Amino acid sequence: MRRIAWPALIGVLSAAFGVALAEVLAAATRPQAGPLVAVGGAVIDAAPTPLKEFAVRTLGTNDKPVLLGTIALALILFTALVGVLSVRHRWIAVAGAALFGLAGAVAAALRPAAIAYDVVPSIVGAAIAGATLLFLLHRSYRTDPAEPGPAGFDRRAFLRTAAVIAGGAVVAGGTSEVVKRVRGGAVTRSREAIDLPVAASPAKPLPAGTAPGFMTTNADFYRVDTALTVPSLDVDTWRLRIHGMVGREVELSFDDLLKRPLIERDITLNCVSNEVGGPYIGTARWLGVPLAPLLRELGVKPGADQVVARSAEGMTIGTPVETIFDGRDTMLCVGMNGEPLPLEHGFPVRMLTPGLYGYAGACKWMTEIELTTFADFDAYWVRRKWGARGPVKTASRIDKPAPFAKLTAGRVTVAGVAWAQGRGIRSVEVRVDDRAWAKAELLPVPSTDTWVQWRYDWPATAGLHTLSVRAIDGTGAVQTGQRATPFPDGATGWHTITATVE
Ligand SMILES: Nc1nc2c(c(=O)[nH]1)N[C@H]1C(S)=C(S)[C@@H](COP(=O)(O)O)O[C@H]1N2
Ligand SMILES: [Mo]
Repeated sequence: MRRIAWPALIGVLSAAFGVALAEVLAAATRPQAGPLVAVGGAVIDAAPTPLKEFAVRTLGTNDKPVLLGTIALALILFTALVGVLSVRHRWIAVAGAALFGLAGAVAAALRPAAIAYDVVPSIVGAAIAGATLLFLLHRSYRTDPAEPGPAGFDRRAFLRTAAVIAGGAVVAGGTSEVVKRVRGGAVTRSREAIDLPVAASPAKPLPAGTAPGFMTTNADFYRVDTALTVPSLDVDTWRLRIHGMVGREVELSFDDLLKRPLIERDITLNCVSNEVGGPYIGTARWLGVPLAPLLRELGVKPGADQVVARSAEGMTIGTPVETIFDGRDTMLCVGMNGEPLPLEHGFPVRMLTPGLYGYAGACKWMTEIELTTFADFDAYWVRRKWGARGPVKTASRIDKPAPFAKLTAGRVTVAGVAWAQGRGIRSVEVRVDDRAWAKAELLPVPSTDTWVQWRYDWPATAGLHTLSVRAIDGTGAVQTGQRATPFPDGATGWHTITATVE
């Protein structure tokens, strides 16, 4: 056991030291070049669609810590093995470190927004890990030149050197965290210093009679993205480049955007990955620059049917050009619920296209808009076989009572939301067991771009009951009861819960 445990520890310790130093270097220069997030990002991008769907469904926002934990575990196993094998064959230490550095460097170099420098932290870290491993082995094993293989493990020598290296790894890891915090803090402060202008076209006050929960607070707003660390962009150097099939290309600063007339709208945003009855939906008051007048000024060349938004960390989201010019409030958002965009929701600027799922119209941390065609370019999710256009499907959800609730007989208020952004909701119906569909009461809404709150008074009788909900959209189309998975273009089916009445 000791013949394995000590060298395994030597392997892991050397790697931890190398990775920690690579992370410090990255944190101080290009945080996205850190080997852990680079490898994590590469794994996310390479993961097959069903696995991604499974992760979002079962882990929600915990998918990222779970992924990083899994990568850490794989690293520990690999480096422990390298440590054990290197006792007899020192070339394995060198090869192991090289492989280790190569994995980080390749992952970093293949990130969509990579620059050549991004391989450096991984290579430096691997070189340090390899050298540390050789040094620790040299210190810990007295090799008798007459005999091949290890001749005695010197525990005291090992412990003395290992303590120093472990200390170094902890200090380096801590330093990289501090550097990240300081950098993030600067961005947070610059965000807090932003004084958003008043909209030229403000949102109307919410109509009287909406129930609590109509608006989603920024803290409660769902978050779905592929970013392992929240991009923190410096608003002073941020630029939006608009190019491709336009009459005139431009580069706009954040101030350029704020100088334009802004609109403010209440809009519901939801994720295509949301299951029937799922939580990935929210409504906020968004402030932004309407995209149609801006693109009209630049001129859109005939034939361009896709707007591709690119983000700082390399996401691409393709939106049909027609959804910018058909009268809806497609915008470049700078504000959310009266504040500058939160970092997690795309600071400083994100797109929002009412009526499209987020993956098709709501690029966060955006830095680029390219006018192109669907024939010429497949955006990130389209390459992964999701629908290219992403219109929101009519859907509804029961929020109260909770599934499997225990209720007392009498009048029970059943309540929830329904949505069909752009088309609006004409009516919502509730079905108890196998009785006829009954009309729910609809609460007022500011526009067809938000969800609608509904309520139904249910005279509940003792027994086990099944409640279902369905919506009829503004065109009169009834929400389908046909079950479909979120992949490839949004879930369908009626949300159904059961409740016990006593
Ligand atoms: N840069 C970037 N933008 C993105 C994504 C992403 O992964 N990266 N995910 C999209 C998806 S799938 C959705 S549903 C919305 C979610 O926006 P939110 O996190 O602000 O709720 O952002 C969209 N914009
Ligand atoms: Mo999404």
